[in-house]
Amino acid sequence: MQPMDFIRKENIQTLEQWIARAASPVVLGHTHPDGDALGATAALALYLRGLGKDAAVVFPDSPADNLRFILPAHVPCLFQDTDPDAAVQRIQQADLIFLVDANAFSRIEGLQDAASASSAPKVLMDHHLNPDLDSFGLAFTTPNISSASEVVYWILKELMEEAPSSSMWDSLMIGMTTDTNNFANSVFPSTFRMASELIEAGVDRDALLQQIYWSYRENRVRLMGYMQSEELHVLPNGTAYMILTKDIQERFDMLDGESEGLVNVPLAIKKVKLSVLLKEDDGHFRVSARSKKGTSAQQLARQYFHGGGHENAAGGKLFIGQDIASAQAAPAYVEQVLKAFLP
Ligand SMILES: [Mn+2]
Repeated sequence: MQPMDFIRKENIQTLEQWIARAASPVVLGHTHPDGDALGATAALALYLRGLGKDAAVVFPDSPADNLRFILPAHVPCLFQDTDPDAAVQRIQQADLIFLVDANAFSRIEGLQDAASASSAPKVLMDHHLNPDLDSFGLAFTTPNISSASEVVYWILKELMEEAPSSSMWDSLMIGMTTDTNNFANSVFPSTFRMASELIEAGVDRDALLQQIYWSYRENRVRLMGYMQSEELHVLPNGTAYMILTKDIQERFDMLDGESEGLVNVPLAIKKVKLSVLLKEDDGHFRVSARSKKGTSAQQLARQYFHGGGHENAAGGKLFIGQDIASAQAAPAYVEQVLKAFLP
């Protein structure tokens, strides 16, 4: 099979040379790492370690507890929130830098300066719009693909002669599955090809689904129910929003990651074209937006929430004391924004 369009042969050759020369590459992923960021970075690090490289994964912050299983125990992983000096030093020591599942170093926030300042060759592997190509010597990126995990999969297929270890394939299957919301969005013909090949290679998809979707605590299911019955606001213009305040998070003893997927739920309503979830954090709300085809969640995130992302799945922030006077002002602000966005 021909390599995918965004994988140029000469770029693969350059990548091979850079990898051959590197001794301690580092793979960077974005803040609040999701399944795709974790799966894609883990697989790439596993590949590099398989070549005998001292590869490590570095993130600005730790993953949610329910996603930690995606990072294999034998891959060194550093998180700036728990180990700031070591995380920065590891980047400074790197002789090859990968950024995966993010379109710019700004997405790694506190690690941005260390990565940008490094003279090591830099490689981007991503699927977001508007990649910051100037910051990378090599870029493998296209928005016409399911996930960064799929990007990494097709690149690894070019790089490898032998079938790789199954934990690498597991990581990529998890990343692709979570980023497509289990084949509900951003699915391309190549995505099904990847899935077929991985299942043929022995990936146990049922076992992975069990770990991803059927391993939550009871609290999480009750929280989802409460939010849908008590906190869901559907506006006449076909938009919906929910605000997950600190008070609610405490009441359900919510852990990081347990509101994953909640923002998608209102899209089940026929007339809802755009769904927004605000989750209160220190000094700001984390904003997630999801839309149906024809409505741009990305535009909403960019225009009103200092963010961006994909056309139908985007995110941003709403700063308390800056965008709004107090946390209590959030509902009125969101309603006003949603009415202005879809008059
Ligand atoms: Mn992704």
